[in-house]
Amino acid sequence: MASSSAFFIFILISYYSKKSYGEELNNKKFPKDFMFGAATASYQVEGAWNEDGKGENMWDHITHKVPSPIVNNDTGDVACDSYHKYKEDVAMLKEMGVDFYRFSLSWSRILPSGFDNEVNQLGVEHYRNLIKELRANNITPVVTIYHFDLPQTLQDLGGLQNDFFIDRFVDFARVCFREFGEDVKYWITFNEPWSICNIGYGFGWLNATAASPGIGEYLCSHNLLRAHAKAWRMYDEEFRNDQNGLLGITISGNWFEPSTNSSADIEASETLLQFTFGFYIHPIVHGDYPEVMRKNVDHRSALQGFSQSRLPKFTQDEVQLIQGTTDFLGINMYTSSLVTLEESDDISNISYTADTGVTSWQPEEWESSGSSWLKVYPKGARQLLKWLGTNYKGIKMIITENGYSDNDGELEDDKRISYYQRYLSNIRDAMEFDGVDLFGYTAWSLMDNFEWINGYSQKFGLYQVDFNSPNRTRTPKKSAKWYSKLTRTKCIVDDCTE
Ligand code: PNW
Repeated sequence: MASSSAFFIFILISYYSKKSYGEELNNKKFPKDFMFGAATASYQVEGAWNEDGKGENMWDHITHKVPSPIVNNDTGDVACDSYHKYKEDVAMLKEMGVDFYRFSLSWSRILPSGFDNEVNQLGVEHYRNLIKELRANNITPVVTIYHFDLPQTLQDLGGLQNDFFIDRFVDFARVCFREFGEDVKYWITFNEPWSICNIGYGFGWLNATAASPGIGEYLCSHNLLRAHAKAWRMYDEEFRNDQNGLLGITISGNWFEPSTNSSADIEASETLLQFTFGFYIHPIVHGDYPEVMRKNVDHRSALQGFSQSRLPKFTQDEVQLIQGTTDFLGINMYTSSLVTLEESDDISNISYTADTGVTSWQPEEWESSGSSWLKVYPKGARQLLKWLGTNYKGIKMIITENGYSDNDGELEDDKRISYYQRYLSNIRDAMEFDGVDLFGYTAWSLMDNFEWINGYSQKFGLYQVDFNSPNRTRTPKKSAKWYSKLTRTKCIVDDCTE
């Protein structure tokens, strides 16, 4: 009797451990050398916004506006206070057993004027200390050079819409390689070009600049791509021999699922993927924008009476400059949308969305999170990786962000664990069945933090942060304990086969 009920319980546990929300989970271990990490970004966690010589950046500027455009008038003035508590952060990473920590450098902390006329030694020292602490704990630093926090001085000059930005970025990157390159072997030039350019300059709300739909996205991206390429070439010429690091870029977007099996909807999916991911990775691999972007934007620009396409053209020299400038591809992925074709003859609408000729939406019935844009659709992870792997063969890929938000930061965060399990299961499937060459995965985020215009109302952390306490007390959530098991066993269910 006793043994048969024990057997029953065993069956029950193994049944549930292989499923989450009714979805079968992949029970193969991740490869031995597969790296697991956690991520943050400077403005979202550091605080110390005006300490030790740091200059003002655009998020300091936006969050101090009256009235404030940020939920609850929140600011990153203190945030998680990681500038002072970085050793605690590293202890948390160590506790979870991660292989690497992805963080970003605050440009205006290192170059207070935005330009390289003055290097702030205290700022440099802060990152040196963080990197030293990581290495002492055997955690590899993965460093993002630009994660949304442009010095306000540069924003005042037009930010990424002004092509002076290109060489200013290269100057900043050179300082970063020189100061930290001996200890940093994984670099990411830009986090999420699509968000920087589309949300930032197309919609105009992330940066609080004037919106310039149908123009700003393309200007910004054109400059960003040339800045990325120039920084990569500079690293190649000035640092690679001595430092031997890898330099990549992190792109982002939804998986766009055809809403029906019709060839029109399949075309809609392909078009929007090109306009989102191809926009950046196509030039970096092939030297130029995807054909469908060239065709659509040229066509609509001409109909609208522009003598030049709103999508700028690379010169022959620039094609040479850009082609082949990445050592790996970072991918941030959270969610998916359904798509259908909706080409419009209405030429009065000058916008990126009208240029795509595609409409996208997320069905009400998809599982929600604490962020309106983030619906849980695990299958999309596999589809997206497969699409990227097929279109850009031979590029090593790493997931640089994936995660789930809620609004209260609760410690018993079973929904977050389930999200991670189901997404990772699809990621494992993509590696096993679709030949996707993935070498790492990064959870967003190490801890609850300043979620841009949503302030502290949306929480992605594996660790909870008490923003009401001056200590910014950190407490591991259930998901942090789950993640520690994952980093140690490389297995997303209770028990794995090899
Ligand atoms: C990423 N959207 O940004 C960023 O890299 C992180 O800084 C951020 O905290 C994380 O995702 C979670 O939101 C996003 O508009 C920016 O859909 C914009 C969107 C999504 C993610």
